Amino acid sequence: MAAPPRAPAGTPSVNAKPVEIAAQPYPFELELAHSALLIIDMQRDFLEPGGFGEALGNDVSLLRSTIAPIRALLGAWRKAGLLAVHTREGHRQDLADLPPSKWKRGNATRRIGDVGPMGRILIRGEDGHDTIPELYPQRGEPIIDKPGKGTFLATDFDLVLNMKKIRNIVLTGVTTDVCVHTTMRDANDRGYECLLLEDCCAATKESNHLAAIDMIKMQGGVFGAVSNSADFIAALPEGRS
Ligand code: TIU
Repeated sequence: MAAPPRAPAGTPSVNAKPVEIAAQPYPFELELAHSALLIIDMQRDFLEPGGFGEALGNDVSLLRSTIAPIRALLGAWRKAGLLAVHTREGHRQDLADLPPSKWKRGNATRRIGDVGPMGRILIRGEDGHDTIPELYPQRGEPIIDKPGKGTFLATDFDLVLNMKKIRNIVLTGVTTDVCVHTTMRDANDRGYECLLLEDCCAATKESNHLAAIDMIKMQGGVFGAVSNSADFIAALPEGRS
């Protein structure tokens, strides 16, 4: 005789008991039902040739190393029926939410709002502003459009997390030292337990990536903890097969 089902059909495969993830500087207690996977700014403008990142003089190949591990992680996360949230950095068509300080700073060959090969740079609705096809959001996955480096400023991110009773945030995306760090610091101050997956993040300089990782781990985990996609996926209920 077939074993009786352990949960009603459609119940996400989440455990009430936290899952322990091997992490530094402390093992991370992941409460699956209260966790969000956050994928930060995996946009064409940052990751593809001709976008804003390249106009700033960045080597986009460093950032592209994150695509495969995030893709594997997102697949396992979706299979477990858990919440993924995507962010995009960008501005209104009329630039009303673009601080002049942000517009003018740097030695960019093209500035925010200028026309590039993928449309106006970092402008909402343009091709370059959108998420790369490899990690495109599925229906039902919230997309947070943010004008700044952090994900909380001038967005409904905190409201979405509250409505979904999220307490743990798993951070991935680009760049480690800029948008990922700003978001992690802010989330930590707001009381969220944060875990960053180091191979799912990258910076425009490897030394900045490593320094940003180190900063998280200092003082017993001043901003949270750090793990990697292999250890993380292996700890998921669906990843143990
Ligand atoms: N997503 C993100 O980090 N935005 C940036 O502007 N990053 C830089 O490295 N400049």
